[in-house]
Amino acid sequence: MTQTVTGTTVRTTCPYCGVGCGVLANATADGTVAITGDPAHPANRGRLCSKGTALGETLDLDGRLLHPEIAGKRVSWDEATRAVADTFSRTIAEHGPDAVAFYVSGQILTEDYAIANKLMKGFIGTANIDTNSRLCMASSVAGHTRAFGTDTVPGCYEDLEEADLVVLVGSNTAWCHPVLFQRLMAARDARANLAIVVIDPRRTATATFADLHLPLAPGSDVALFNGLLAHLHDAGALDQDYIAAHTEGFEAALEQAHETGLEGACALTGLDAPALRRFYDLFARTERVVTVYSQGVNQSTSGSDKVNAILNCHLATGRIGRPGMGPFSVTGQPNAMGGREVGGLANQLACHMELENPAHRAIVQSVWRAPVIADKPGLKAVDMFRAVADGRIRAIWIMGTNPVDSLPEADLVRRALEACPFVVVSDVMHDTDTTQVADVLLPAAGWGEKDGTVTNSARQISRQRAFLAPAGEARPDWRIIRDVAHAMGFEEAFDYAGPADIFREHARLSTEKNDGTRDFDIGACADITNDAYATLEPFQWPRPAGRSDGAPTRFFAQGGFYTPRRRARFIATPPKQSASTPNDAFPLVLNTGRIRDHWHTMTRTAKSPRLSRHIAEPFIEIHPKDAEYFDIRPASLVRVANRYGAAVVRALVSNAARPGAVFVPFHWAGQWAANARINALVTGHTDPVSGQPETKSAAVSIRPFEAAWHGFAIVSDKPAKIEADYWALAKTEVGWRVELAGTDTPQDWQARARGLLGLPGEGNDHCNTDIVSFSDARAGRHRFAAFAGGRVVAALFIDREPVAVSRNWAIEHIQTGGNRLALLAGRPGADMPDPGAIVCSCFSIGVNQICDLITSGRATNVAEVGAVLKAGTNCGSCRSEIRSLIDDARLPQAM
Ligand SMILES: Nc1nc2c(c(=O)[nH]1)N[C@H]1C(S)=C(S)[C@@H](COP(=O)(O)OP(=O)(O)OC[C@H]3O[C@@H](n4cnc5c(=O)[nH]c(N)nc54)[C@H](O)[C@@H]3O)O[C@H]1N2
Ligand SMILES: Nc1nc2c(c(=O)[nH]1)N[C@H]1C(S)=C(S)[C@@H](COP(=O)(O)OP(=O)(O)OC[C@H]3O[C@@H](n4cnc5c(=O)[nH]c(N)nc54)[C@H](O)[C@@H]3O)O[C@H]1N2
Ligand code: SF4
Ligand SMILES: [Mo]
Repeated sequence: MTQTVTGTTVRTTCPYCGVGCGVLANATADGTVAITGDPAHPANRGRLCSKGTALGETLDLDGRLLHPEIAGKRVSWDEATRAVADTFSRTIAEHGPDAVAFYVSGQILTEDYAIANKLMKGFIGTANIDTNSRLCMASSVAGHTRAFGTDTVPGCYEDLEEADLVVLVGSNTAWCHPVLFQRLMAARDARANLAIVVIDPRRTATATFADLHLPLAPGSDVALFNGLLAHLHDAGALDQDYIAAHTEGFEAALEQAHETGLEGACALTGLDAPALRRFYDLFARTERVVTVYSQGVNQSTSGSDKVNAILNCHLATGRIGRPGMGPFSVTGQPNAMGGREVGGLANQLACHMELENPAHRAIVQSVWRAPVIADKPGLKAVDMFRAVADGRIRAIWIMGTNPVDSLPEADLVRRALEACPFVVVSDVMHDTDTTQVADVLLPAAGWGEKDGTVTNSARQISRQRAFLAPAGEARPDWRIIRDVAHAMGFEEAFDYAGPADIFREHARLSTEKNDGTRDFDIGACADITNDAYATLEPFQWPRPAGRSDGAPTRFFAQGGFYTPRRRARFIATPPKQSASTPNDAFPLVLNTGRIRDHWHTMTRTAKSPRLSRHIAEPFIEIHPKDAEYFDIRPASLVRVANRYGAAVVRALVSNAARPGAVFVPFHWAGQWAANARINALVTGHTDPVSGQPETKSAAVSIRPFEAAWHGFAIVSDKPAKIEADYWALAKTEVGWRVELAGTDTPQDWQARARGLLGLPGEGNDHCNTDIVSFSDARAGRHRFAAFAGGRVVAALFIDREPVAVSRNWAIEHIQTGGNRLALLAGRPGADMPDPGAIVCSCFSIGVNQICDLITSGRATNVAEVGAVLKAGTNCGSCRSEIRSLIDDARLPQAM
């Protein structure tokens, strides 16, 4: 068992995004962990973003799942393992292998992933294993495979720095791949001719840095890139030699592109011809172009076509696999790429081999020592949960993902799991929306407690290393899977003593009968010793036997694709409409995605007060024109709905939104807000090629949420249950902050306040809290401050309108134990200016401080703001927001 390694620095990898930054973790004797960027890691060279920097705040045991449980009762590992193995075996015996499924994650390590895939495809004998990567990368995988014959990311991070034009399509890189974005910004600072174009319906933080932002109509990327291909042809910018030597299918793709043309592109994207032409000309005349794309491309019913429309333009210009050029699908999760390498999707085999290829199946079966091998694709995520709903799947094991929040049709998913005879969930946390519907809970060791490898967007394989003892009885995922395999009778083929054994087998499989026929080859690691695995340096694949140099590799500059004729395939991509287009009843397009400082369903980032400060509440970004039309006031509450579900979130009225489209982050799970699980409204329409759901586009309606009262509270102890129609909870340095609203009209506000704050009732003998209050019933304004032992333990502000109390000031007031009356006044005195909403999480610098500095003229750019306030000088994640504040301040002067 791993002991906490105190005092020494352990080199590991960040567990969040696909940039895959190297992290130095130093567990100190007092139980805290110091986190810094690893200067030697090729992905980040010492940099970290706000989430990476705050990793130390997410390692406490609060809320962790510490013991196995069956039906809510603690059991031993033996009992739990046996229950899982027996129920799976029995279900298979009675209903066949297709009646069971695994739903896994790009957040488990390659070794975990490899043997989950092996157990299902080689031993249970069905391909019913799919992963949350279906919601994330499946369209890129499908697009790559159609064009290249295999799922290859051709380039490397250096390409972004060496390019003269970087096109960011459906990627909010500044918030979602922050360190890569910082590398890009540093390159542009060094080289003024590096142009950046952002293609996104919203003016994101990323777009504020762009030389050109194209706010296209949601879902219209195919038309935009068809128009580009036609233009490249007309402008004579094609590489005819490359097309002739290394590709096929060009004519059909070009014909389709001309059919769309500039006119079609304008009509479908809603962009005007001069804007499109500017982009087309720039692309045509710039040799070194990198096109980065992410979920605005993948999460669409035309996701695969969007990918191929982009790849077509790079293939047609021969701009692929050479320094500073190429298409670049950036991956989201820390091990999205590792999952693709082990073949974790229901339509893949392992090591980039094909499920439908008998020769590949034979290779995998022999290296795995497997009795059977799945020979047809299993169910893809959305279909898998539909099969759970209609009883075709009777036992499912979910690992490292939270589908009750993150899958589309989320309420249907919840009901399906509630009705499923046997649901196993391996997670690090006890209470998630998914653990709540599990029959068996298996405690997984978390980041810092487990060992293995991950692969980042640039094909770099890095070690994650343990520096903490596992929490409670938690075990690493690979071991949990291995033990279940043993209990199902597969001891011999799962005789792994540790992750190094699994990694060796994975490397051996990658090189078995390969001889350059497959891109993924890490044969150099096939005989890696345990010691060499322990000290393995980050490296980029391919690394066939005998290769050990570290220079970045690229694919396809000289062709050599993995199709039968070794030629790339152009794909003709006719533009299609989204599956759910707005209509009279549901007139707006719901776009969803991420914010800077939270990670997915918040199971880890919500532990960090620093990260919870940036945006503390679920919100809907809405254009001022739409807000006016639908009678939505800034900062009021909005009910978003369609026929699948409804949510209540805060209005963020902003010009950054595209008229007709709204944006809601999908982070706020049931633990953090009353009713903000936005995936309840997201439809299950999928891309016909990739099976990836269209999580960026659902038709919805909005209206004001009619609250009788609004509230804001700060409490020192986490409230067990909050009885209000609307609430959103966030951790602070001193306790918790809660946004509230209700439709009830309490007669006794004192009693209601005690209920809301979780305080014992008045007259209760044990009650040693006293409440100071102020009420103006006519104005609907009530204020309460609760004291215990002379300390403020809670404060509640109630108003008819959204409460206009300075949040940060109130939190600080509790922290410093300031005077009672000032607290009830709800706003700082003149001697204590309000910093406003926090922009820089590293140094807690608020929007008001930055704006004051800008309007006073003492700072005119991001660097000067940094020099005075330090904001933006550590992790740099907030630099785009500082830049926006500067731009906004400049705007009125310019007009
Ligand atoms: N802070 C933070 N970072 C993360 C994550 C996180 O949860 N939080 N998650 C990680 C993961 S798993 C992933 S997959 C990545 C995702 O990283 P991104 O893909 O950058 O993030 P998203 O916010 O999902 O979506 C990106 C953008 O697509 C735009 N978009 C929507 N529809 C369209 C369209 O039709 N066309 C175009 N061109 N754009 C469109 C949205 O407006 C949005 O700004 O982030 C990773 N990094
Ligand atoms: N509407 C909408 N929906 C989306 C998206 C979107 O943009 N819009 N994006 C999609 C994308 S790209 C993604 S990647 C998914 C992400 O969606 P999820 O994968 O559901 O999100 P997470 O919150 O990261 O869930 C990971 C779970 O694993 C647990 N965990 C953490 N570490 C470990 C570990 O080591 N072992 C185990 N066993 N468990 C662990 C965490 O506590 C958490 O419960 O969401 C998808 N859903
Ligand atoms: S960019 Fe941030 S979240 Fe992504 S790997 Fe690096 S530190 Fe982690
Ligand atoms: Mo993702």
